[in-house]
Amino acid sequence: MKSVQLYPELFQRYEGNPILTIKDWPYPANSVFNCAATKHNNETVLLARVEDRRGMSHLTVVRSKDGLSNWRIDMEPTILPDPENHPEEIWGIEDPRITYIGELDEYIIAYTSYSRGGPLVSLARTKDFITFERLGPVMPPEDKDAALFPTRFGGRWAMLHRPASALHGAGAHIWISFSPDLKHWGDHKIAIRAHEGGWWDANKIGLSPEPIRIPEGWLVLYHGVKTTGGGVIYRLGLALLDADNPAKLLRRSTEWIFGPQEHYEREGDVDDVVFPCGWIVEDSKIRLYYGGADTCIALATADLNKLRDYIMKCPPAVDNSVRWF
Ligand code: BMA
Repeated sequence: MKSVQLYPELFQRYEGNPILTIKDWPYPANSVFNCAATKHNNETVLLARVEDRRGMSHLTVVRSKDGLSNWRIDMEPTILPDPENHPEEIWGIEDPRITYIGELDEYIIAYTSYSRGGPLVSLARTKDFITFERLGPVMPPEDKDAALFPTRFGGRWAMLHRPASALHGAGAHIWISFSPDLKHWGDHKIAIRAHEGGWWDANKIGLSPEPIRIPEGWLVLYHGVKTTGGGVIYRLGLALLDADNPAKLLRRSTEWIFGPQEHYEREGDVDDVVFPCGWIVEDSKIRLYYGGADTCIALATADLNKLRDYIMKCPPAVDNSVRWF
């Protein structure tokens, strides 16, 4: 009998998935999902989005020595929305991404503030995941799914983010912006366009975790949102940006490389969602932390060298400066 040809999977789900659910939480809340991830003091640190029963989210730090088990969760919310000093946080703070900036020896957190005008991008800085300094809102609504690059380009910081146009049919694409001081941002350009029509990543895409430097350029994992008769499906694809000019898209996967499959990804508060906000690379092994169905945190692992081979076999990107406004 002829065997069925399956897609080779780049990411393998951890057998202990989901690794964290609300049942593990030390205080009452509805759900825990999309989390940032980094290393601090030789430990894995997750910054998890926790949604309370009002429907508002805050962020809580979780630590583990091996990044797989024995998670220690802060006993209380670590970063609560602060609408008195930051009115843009009135309806909560969501979906953080962490970038360690060697030059500053600190971590910059990009997160979504849910303002009365819609979601927008805010930044905060920390050295220890105990005290945090807010840098305030850096992009007006609607904008989300942001993360910094860890290095400067021609003296300026760079950030990927996802503004959404109010113009019907204009699509929601991944943009890049630059800043001399992390506060004032400009030179906005589309870095990766959403496809159109029937594609898995048609009309709406967004950055997933922070970009990581590989010898070939900047590796980007992004989500594509397919709208179907039954709702939306969040899946993941890879892209490669130029090492020196990260506004330039070099390659992009035509197919999605990871999508909802297991029950904890297919069923939850929002069905059919995989939503990573953090990954950690150690000795070429990747640990990807992702939200499953807006209800839990799960883990998948991959070999960075296999991802590099894969993206270098993807077709070169068409010039994304064409039709960019
Ligand atoms: C996006 C974000 C994510 C969420 C996803 C699916 O717009 O708000 O936080 O996981 O929708 O609901």
